[in-house]
Amino acid sequence: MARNASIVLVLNGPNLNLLGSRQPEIYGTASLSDHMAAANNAAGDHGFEIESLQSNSASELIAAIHGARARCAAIIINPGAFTHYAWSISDALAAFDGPVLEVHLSNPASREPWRQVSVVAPVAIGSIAGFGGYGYVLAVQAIAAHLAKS
Ligand code: CA2
Repeated sequence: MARNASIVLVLNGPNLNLLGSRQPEIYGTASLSDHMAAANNAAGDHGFEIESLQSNSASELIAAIHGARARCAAIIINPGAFTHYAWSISDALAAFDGPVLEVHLSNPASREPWRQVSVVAPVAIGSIAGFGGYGYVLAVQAIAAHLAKS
């Protein structure tokens, strides 16, 4: 299948569907759909279209990553807790033929030691963490700049 230069896939992992309902002191009060709407607006400014998926299942996320191969321009992913141990997601991202950008609402580097390891960071062009939902907008802008120069 031919790559569609205008589609950016935004993936969100486990429990991120609960955003806005609990732990607002860490993750804020906005919902995931609020964040995806903001990312979508930012993407429109750069001529991109967002395709988004949240899943609590690693196999669904991996299927979406496989489905993006040769089709999407880039992947933005907040893998949730999968960030810290899911080598299967890391391997799937490594097989994607475009740029991958990691996003976190919180700053895992300043949290518990087990959150300070990312198995996704080594296959990403970069990571944005600690800016709440604005991180998705920053990620879209960063991907747009990256694709424009490559
Ligand atoms: O900061 C992030 O974006 C995280 O990826 C969020 C994950 C966490 O495991 C990572 O270490 C960092 C957790 C998402 C859980 O989100 C919830 C939101 C509201 C209520 C409960 C969980």
